[in-house]
Amino acid sequence: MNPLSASTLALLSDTIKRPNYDRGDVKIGIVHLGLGGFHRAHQAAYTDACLEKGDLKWGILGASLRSPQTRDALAPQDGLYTLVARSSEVTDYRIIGSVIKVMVAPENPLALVEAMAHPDVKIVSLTITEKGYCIDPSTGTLDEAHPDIRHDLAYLDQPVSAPGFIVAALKQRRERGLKPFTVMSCDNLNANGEKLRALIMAMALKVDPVLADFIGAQVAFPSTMVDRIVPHTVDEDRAAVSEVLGLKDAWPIVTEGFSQWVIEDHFPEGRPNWHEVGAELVHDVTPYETMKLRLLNGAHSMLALLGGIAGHATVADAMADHALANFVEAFMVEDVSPVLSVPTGADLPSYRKALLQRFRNPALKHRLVQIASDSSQKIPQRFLTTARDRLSRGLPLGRLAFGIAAFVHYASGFDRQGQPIELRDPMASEMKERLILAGPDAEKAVDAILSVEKIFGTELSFNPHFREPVIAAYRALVKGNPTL
Ligand code: CS2
Repeated sequence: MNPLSASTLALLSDTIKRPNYDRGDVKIGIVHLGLGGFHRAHQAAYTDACLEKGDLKWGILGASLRSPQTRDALAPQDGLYTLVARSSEVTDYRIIGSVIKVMVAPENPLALVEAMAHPDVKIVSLTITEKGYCIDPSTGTLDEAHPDIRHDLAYLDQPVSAPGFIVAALKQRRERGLKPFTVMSCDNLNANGEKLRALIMAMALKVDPVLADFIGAQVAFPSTMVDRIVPHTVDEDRAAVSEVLGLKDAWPIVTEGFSQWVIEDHFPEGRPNWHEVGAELVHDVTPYETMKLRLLNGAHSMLALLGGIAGHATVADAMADHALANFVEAFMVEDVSPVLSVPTGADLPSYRKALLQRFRNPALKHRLVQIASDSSQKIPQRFLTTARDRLSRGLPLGRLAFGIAAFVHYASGFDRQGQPIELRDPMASEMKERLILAGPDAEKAVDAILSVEKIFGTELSFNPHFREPVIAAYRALVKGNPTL
């Protein structure tokens, strides 16, 4: 089978959408850090639609910060890939053309810094997942002890971290008298723009106070809320998509029909007309972000942790477990919603209903391990924000106690039947060791995890209204409480 590439596009059947613009004329206006499935299903698709409308200033250079896999798949395809949107009724195939160039940062860090310093580049965007920010999750500030940050402060001309690349490239631009680029985080963090600004400023201050002044005065860090469910691609997807195309696509992306992007409209150097292709440009993203993180991502983590230790494999499997599905629905209605400020005009019951429907989408195989991975980085903004709001209003912890207890259980690496479960988390070994030291006692096990300050901060583990319900929930989970 021929591979998908610019020269084989013409072989596709007419039913498959493909770029109608001349990719050879597209300039690179965006450098994107973290070229994973999410970016390719989301921002790259919106930007492709803008290129389709004729504004060719906004091609994307996508950089992987770690592994060469994406480049190895996409470079022979000229950056082209298939985006498959699947709902229970329809499957839509579209070839995305906005990724013009692909790089692997560790192979030549300087080349990426240079690319970011190019005068045509107006935006640097990021989907590097929570851990890529090198934040101390409990304080939301730069983790200066992080090995990548220490490395980058010592060798800024050869950065390894995303903040390091941004600081290095902004330094180049300032020294060359160029305008800076706008920095746009597209990760699931509260106030992602403001957080990233604080990290970059903290790092820049250590490099050169004049650079920090330049960044403080001239660089915009708009916040965004991004939403689309994107399961990791598996070989079955590759085979099915290649079959439909009649061409081999080494890395298609399979996603849902739904997509939402809310962006704070602050781009002094310009931006694609994303508002013409479905994105919402607003003054303040906060209420959208909070609603999405606490309801969608909160429910996702609840399903992944409780469903994972119950032995379920996918989100749809977990939703087919009635007790668990009811529990998650009640969590959204009774525990999260009462302490949530929502965007003006938002219809919370419909939003929740749509989420449950999206979770049930039978056409997606969204594995729970994908969502449970890096839970230590996700819990603070998905569970603990709601927990703190509830406790400060004198409300009980409610079902969050089970989510946190399930996190403690999951960190042991075993499910409720004693079967091993895959634990992918930067804090996995620290958490496992703590649990081994704690032994079988429920109270000690819970304390061993709640005392991890990088996740829980300092105050929650001492608060009896937090700690005691988590211990009770943990005991119930260990005993195999069937009511859940
Ligand atoms: C998920 C998210 O993997 C996870 O942690 O909760 O990736 C989720 O699918 C997206 O945020 C949906 O927009």
